[in-house]
Amino acid sequence: MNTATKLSGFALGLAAVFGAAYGVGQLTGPVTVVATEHDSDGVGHGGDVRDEDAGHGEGTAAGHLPGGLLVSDRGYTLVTVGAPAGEFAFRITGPDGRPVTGYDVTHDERMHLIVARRDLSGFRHVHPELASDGTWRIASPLDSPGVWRAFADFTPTGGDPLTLGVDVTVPGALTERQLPAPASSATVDGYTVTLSGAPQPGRTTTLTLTVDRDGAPVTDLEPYLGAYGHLVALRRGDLAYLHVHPEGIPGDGRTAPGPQVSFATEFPSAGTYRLYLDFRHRGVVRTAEFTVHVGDPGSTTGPAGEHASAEPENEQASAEPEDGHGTPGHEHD
Ligand SMILES: [Cu+2]
Repeated sequence: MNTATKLSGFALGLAAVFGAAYGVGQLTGPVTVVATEHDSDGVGHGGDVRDEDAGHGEGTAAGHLPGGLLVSDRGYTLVTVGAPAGEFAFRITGPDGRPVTGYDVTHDERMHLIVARRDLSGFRHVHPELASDGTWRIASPLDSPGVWRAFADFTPTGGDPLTLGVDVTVPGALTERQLPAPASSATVDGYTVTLSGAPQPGRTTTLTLTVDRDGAPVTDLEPYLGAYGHLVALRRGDLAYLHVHPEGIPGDGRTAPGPQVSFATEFPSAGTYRLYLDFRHRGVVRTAEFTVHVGDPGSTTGPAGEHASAEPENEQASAEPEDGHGTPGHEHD
């Protein structure tokens, strides 16, 4: 158990390390992956997390938590709104109880809506439209039955960056997805993305993702939301939300457009995380996904085993672990 861990890598905007050198030289080899879960509550240590960034002026009652765990924080509340079939709508109410209509642009958008099913499948990162009454609307990214977590990642004008989360149930016959085994590479649409770095809980680690296409390094990644990649991590068990931006920004004279994109990342606890890398190439945003086990330094490395567990969310059998994530339908506009 890791007490007093830092969270500085987790809040939107905190991980854009503008002064850092491009971190290719700091690679530490393949990401550590672990054979099996060692206890059924290996990710349940969030209560011990401390946010040393509270000193930045964001110190509140909830300031010690990773993002996305709360539906209401610092006076702001995420409220889903009834919407026609096929649409997803919500509002953010402010400290005065009224819908917020003023938002700062962060990474090219005023609102980043991230959704994933509670079994960590179905990840989407989309940008809804704001109506004048403070309602955000978008064609629903909740595309299969199940319990979803929706994260609203935004900065209210005059306020601090905030990520609120809410559960949304999509009715229908549920097909549980088994969490794919830890692996250091992922494929999507002919692209292979390799993850390196050895994340340890409570410690900043440079994670580097290398993008290849048909076996050749991709050296012409396109900026997407002001960066060559966006990395979201969700903690298994509670879907704590980590949104990390890469080291270096396009056009700064030292950040190459691939094949490598590096992220200064800090995981709040030991546990299993699902990582989602959004990258843009030839006009299409794709998502590469990884399962990563953080911590347990005495553990062996290897593919995850399948075994009984007290966590039914991700341990039930599934005929098909992958469900087409990162298809071109993942649009960002
Ligand atoms: Cu976004």
